[in-house]
Amino acid sequence: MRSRILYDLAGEDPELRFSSYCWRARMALRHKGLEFETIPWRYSDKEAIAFSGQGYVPVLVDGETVVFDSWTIADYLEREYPDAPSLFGGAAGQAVTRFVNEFVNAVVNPGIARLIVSDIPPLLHEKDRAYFRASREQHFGKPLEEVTANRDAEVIGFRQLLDPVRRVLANQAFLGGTSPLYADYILFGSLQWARCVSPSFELLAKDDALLGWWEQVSGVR
Ligand SMILES: N[C@@H](CCC(=O)N[C@@H](CS)C(=O)NCC(=O)O)C(=O)O
Repeated sequence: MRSRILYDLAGEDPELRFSSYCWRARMALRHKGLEFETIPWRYSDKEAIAFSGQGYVPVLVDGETVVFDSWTIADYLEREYPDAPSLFGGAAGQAVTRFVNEFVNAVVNPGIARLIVSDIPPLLHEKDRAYFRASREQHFGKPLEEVTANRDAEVIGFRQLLDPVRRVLANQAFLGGTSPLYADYILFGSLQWARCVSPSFELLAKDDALLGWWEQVSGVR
């Protein structure tokens, strides 16, 4: 049987897997019904994935094939395992899913980061903390605690960003239609990230219809 390994971002607790992009790859593998092992990876373990020619996870090693970048991994799995359930529902579905991918990357993930980024350093392995703080503070141009200081007010605007998704899910069970597809896993990965990192922060209001959708997607295979 082909060995399949996913390098997956972890916190100090190796069981804490919080990367939204790694969640996409994990859910795509599950959807395809493929067995895989994960290797907990930390930001400072660049050497461990140097064989992939870059320094970001997820990295999938499928037998002899090395694939990195969550979208490229989904595309690879769809082509390599055409007889397993489709992630996109065909070429047109894949094309439309690209929009979901870019929307979540450009709008949803930065929106979440501004609300939860200060919760991340204490969860990281000690060897990762200084790197994470320095690189993210450079990105935001201020201390991480200042970035999230007003989050209880700012989360309201974030929730509104997801209104188009709520409207779609008022008419169909999943973004993929009657069952979850990769488009669902993209958004799911982002909500998983927040849930893993900031379990007590209410990213979504308690009565948000998206919570029911989240629960159903999390039950995939
Ligand atoms: N475009 C990539 C982004 C992957 C990415 O940003 N991964 C983060 C973890 S969430 C990472 O490996 N960061 C390493 C670093 O910041 O040094 C994808 O979709 O997979």
